[in-house]
Amino acid sequence: MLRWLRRGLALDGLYRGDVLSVFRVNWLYVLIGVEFLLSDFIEGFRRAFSGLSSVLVVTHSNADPDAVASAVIALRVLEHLGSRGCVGVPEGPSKVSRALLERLSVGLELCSDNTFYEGCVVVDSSNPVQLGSFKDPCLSARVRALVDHHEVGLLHEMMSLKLVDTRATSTTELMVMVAEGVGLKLDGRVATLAMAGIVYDSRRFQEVGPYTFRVASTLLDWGCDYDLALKSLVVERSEAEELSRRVATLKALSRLRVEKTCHDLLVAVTHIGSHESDVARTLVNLGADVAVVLAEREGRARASVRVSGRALEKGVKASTIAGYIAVKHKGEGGGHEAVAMAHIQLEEDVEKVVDSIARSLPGKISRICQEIAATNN
Ligand SMILES: [Mn+2]
Repeated sequence: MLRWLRRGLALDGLYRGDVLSVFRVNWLYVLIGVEFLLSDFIEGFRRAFSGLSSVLVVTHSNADPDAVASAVIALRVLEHLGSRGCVGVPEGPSKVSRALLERLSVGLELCSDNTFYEGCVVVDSSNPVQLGSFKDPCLSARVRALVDHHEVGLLHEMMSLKLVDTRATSTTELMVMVAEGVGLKLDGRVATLAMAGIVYDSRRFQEVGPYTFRVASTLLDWGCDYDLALKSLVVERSEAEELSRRVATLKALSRLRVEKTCHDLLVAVTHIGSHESDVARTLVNLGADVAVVLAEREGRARASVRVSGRALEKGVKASTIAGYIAVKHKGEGGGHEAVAMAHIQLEEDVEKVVDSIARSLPGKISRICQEIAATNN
């Protein structure tokens, strides 16, 4: 009965082993609902994070607007609870995030990565490798919390308090609910930043979850400037950047390996020095169903993974592919259903790694298709 219930609810998306839990998730919780789980997290967070003298709030490297907005809200929540916090952004915020913070005049109080912190809050990340030089200071903190909307990764086991819900379109949505839960109303500027975080991760509300519109409405009530949020996300590329992106795309195409699997799914694997996410997106737009683009970074590589709607319909998720590549190449991988990333070791020439991925991936994908087809029959 329990197994049946869990399975049924997993399909509904209501119960997930990863939903969150301070305590063990059991089916009673499921019946009471996610709101109860959220209030559990908030209760635990309030207890663990009140009155701390130093809390590190970490985002993933090259933090996007969702990560930055989540971090800023986390700082406000900590302040509200009488704690002092600062933000650690490995490799700094992304270009869009830097422009956004500047336009909204929101400053980030930055943390150092060689100090001891009493507490650590990780936002919008699922794997320790994403925390860069802030990994050790975070994992050695006495109290640790994770707020995230990616598929469960290695960080999950390392944190005592978790609010992980893959149904949230953005981590910002979860953080706004936490702010509400501790009785904090964000000021207009931070509410605008939060809206920008949601707009960015939902691709302007093209992908929404059960919390997206409710949270957006709360932000409007709190005085968010929606026009400003939209405008602040637009970053014009300089001519030089646009040229470098075009060169990267064409070079990546010239090195492309294409394989077919599951009857009509096309797997495209290549490598490039930079712009790997742009190139992966372009490959899917050009007709690839699973695009893997490697970019070499000092003996390691980042593999940007994207899948098409056709691949998703057959049960092939980008996060699964990233996880598979990570396991095969001693790394860590994670992300979302359609977009994911693996950080791997480069033990041989990048071209050989591209070759090995192009050879092994079609088999893995074919097994996924067969399993899904078998469960559907
Ligand atoms: Mn996010």
